[in-house]
Amino acid sequence: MGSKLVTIQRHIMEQQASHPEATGALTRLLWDLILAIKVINREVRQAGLADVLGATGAQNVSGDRVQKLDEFAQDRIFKAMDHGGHLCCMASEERAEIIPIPDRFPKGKYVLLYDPLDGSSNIDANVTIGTIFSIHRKRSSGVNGTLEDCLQRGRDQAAAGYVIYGSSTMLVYTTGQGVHGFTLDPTIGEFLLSHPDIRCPNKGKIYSVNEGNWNTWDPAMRDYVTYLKEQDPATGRPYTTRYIGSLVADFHRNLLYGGIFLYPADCRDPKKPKAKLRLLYEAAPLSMIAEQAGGAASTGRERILDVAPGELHQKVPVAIGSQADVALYEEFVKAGKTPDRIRAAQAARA
Ligand code: P6P
Repeated sequence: MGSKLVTIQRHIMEQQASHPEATGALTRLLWDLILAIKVINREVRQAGLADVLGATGAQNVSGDRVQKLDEFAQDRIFKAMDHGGHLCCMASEERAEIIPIPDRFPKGKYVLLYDPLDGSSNIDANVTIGTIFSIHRKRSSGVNGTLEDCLQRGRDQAAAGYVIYGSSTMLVYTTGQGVHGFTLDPTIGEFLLSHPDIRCPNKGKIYSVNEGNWNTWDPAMRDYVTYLKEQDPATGRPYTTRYIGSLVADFHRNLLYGGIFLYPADCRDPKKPKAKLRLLYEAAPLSMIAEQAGGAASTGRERILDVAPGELHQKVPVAIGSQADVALYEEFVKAGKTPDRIRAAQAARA
């Protein structure tokens, strides 16, 4: 007989129990979000059949071609979250400005930032995609949320999580008490605890990066990837490369198996490095998950959770996953090349 069935709703309630001061608002907020996720999951699973494929022709604030499922997911989350009375405002990859709570609805003390459907360029090829969310506490005075409430450091998040629409649909979340994964049982429509207390292996054997960007990398990144392809002293074998091109899928694999995912900035103009991944609703929530699971997340020069956001759709370079792998990458960035200690070890082995 398998272990007891724990639904995500029950798990969230149990997490709340360890916070006597909790009012239950965060719990109810997460429950509302889970409902939206179930509806998005149904649509994603039927995408090939429901003629929802293909793009709307519009572009989002980051210039990505907007897919119909993106808009559907955006709409589902907004409509599920706008009236519960737990939020003071929202922000989404799909909207240029912060999203106010309609006047007719009560306001709450939390902020929801989200990427409704990440990896959407993969939708038509039926490749795994995901939803990412970040929850902050309201900081500003007054009832309505402001941009200030959205522009908070990742280390101050109240909760973070993602959904991966893969071979099964999983929801992984943290409220700062570890990382827990739930798999959707479509026969009963419930997310059941399948991965309690996820721990990211301290060191992995997988690196995940788009090597097509080689010519945009700085020397440190090139030296680092070259090093990973050589004999790994710890195992005598080079790293394996895996790249799905869907952030949630690449992150989730490394979280469970160990390894590092990298999306460094385009450094062809060293004075104006250009990052791709968004801080508030991609890098920061995944970084909270990574650290809560014993992993790490860095821009290469600083902890992602310490980055002070300056604008809603700010982008950051990302190196995230196993703690030892991220630390080694930071050593390469700090040295601007292969660190001398590694050069010396390579020379000794030659
Ligand atoms: P590239 C998807 O569009 C996305 O935002 C992330 O999900 C993914 O990690 C990244 O872009 C892939 O970017 O340049 O390798 O196609």
